[in-house]
Amino acid sequence: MTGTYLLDYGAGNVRSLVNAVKKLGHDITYVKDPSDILKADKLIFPGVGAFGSAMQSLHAKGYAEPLKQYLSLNKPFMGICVGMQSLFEGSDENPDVPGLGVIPGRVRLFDSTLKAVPHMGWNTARTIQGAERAKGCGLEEGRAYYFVHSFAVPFVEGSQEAKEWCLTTTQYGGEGSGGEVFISSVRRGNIFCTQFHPEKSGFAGVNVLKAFLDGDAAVGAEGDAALIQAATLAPGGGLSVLAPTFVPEPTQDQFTKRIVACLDVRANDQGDLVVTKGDQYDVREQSTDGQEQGDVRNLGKPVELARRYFEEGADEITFLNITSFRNCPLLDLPMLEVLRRTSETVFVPLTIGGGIKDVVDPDGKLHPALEVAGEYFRNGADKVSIGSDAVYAAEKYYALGGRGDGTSAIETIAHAYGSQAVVISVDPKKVYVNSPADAPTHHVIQPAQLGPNGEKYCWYQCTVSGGREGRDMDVRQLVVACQALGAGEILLNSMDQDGMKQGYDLALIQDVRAAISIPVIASSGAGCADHFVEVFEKTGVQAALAAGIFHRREVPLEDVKSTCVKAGIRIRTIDAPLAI
Ligand code: 1PR
Repeated sequence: MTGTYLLDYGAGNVRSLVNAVKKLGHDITYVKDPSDILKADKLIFPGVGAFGSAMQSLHAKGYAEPLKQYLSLNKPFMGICVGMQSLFEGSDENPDVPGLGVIPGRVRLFDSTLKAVPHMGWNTARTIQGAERAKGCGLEEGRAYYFVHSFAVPFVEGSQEAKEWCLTTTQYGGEGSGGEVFISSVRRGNIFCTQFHPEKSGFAGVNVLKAFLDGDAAVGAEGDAALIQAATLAPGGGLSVLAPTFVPEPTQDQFTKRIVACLDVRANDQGDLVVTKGDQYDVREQSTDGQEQGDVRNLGKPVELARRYFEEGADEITFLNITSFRNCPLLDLPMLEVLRRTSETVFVPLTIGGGIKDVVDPDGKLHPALEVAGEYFRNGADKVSIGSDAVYAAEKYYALGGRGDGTSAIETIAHAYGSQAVVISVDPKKVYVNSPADAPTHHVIQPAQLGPNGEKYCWYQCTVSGGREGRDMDVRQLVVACQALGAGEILLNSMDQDGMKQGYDLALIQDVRAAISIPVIASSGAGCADHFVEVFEKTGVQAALAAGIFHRREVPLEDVKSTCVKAGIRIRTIDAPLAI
């Protein structure tokens, strides 16, 4: 059967891509056999996970040779992320594993000395001046697209890959903060690849997919076809014929801060799954008589709210299943269903948290955390967030003298899906002390306000089970251990600030940021748009999350974004919706 095919090797979330393609009115068939590849009229290769495992899967499944043949025929191909990287000669991620060698050049690790790695968030893709290749790609100058990667192909002016293949460049990091310019998309003939994820890049990204799916043939396809053939058939790959030269314009760092909408989800007393929101983690209304337990606050339906936030311009959406401390069987169907349905209409990254741990089914069958996470990825999640289990993993890490044993949820999931897919949700609570000597084993700071009894110091105690139990670990110890175990991002809540609308806990956030190099999402306490400006300016945090003010429509997302822009903070502009 001809048509559009998807080259998937089962390593992560391709559901959103498939949903976007279908939403655009196209059918897509999974490649099941090597012979399917040459049947395709159009082929999409969304690489997920590590470079080495992607290449090994291509070889193990017998896809590598038909893929090279497909490319040499100059048939329409779209590679995404690792799907793009695989066309190069190799990657420092797995130096012993060669790439397909269609494009000269190597994939390198970002320098994390002065900036957070992975490069995770929204950034623009700047078309190289003089390139005719951008026509018909659906790319828009100045629009932000969603990137998530630790490795990239550096843009080296005058290099073969820059001259012959590079379509756009992107800069990560500015002057004085380890700025690096890399190739963010390539195009030659009918081969078009992006380092960013169009299926996660809002309407701007869907437009790129649309252009590929609706397009006929690329500009300059004939001449390029000969070059591609030469490249794919030459031993060792690599093109030897020079394309016209161009003058690149200076690139600028356009990496944006992210605004995240968070949905705490649980069943209410009637058994319906609702979005709720607590004050300092208490999600029940005050009962009228003050005696009985009030109802669980119901602020809306998860799928509908997520869609609203996507359309209003949220850069990311997080679902937290807040009652996961109760044993939930692997097929926690309501949350899987929420994800499946959300990914049909929401094209920005989705995180799911709550219950990412080893679980035991009622029949006694054990499912490791990796399997639980895999289930969520297959159903539309891009990242999983680990709460309680991360605290236990960190305790074990210190008990072993500062190392992991490879079995924790953080390690196993990061190994299989990449560290960018593992977020740690931290639920710290202030413990006030009179002097650092009162908490000798913990990292103590001076909070902005004195404690209830005039205490000048505090430490942040980590909690588990939704804040129900405090552990003998401070937040710094936790985040340092989690980063070492392979986590890619920290979602930093504060039990004291949660729902209070008094602003983020800046001292906590600064302290955590100073301890680690992975990105931090500030959470808890946003009460107005200026609180976002404050947290970005004073802590340099990469993302800020809010829940209550969005659910109750007290502060529109649009106001948050426009206030940040006015303050000179780089923010992704809200997309004009596409009719899809
Ligand atoms: O321990 O891995 O099963 O994960 C449980 C997850 O559920 C954790 O991520 C934990 O933070 C979350 N959780 C558990 N109980 C509650 C609760 O509220 N009773 N929610 C809870 C935490 C905190 C935030 C909130 C911000 C912003 N919610 O994410 O959205 O504080 O709120 P605001 O803007 O209204 O101030 P595991």
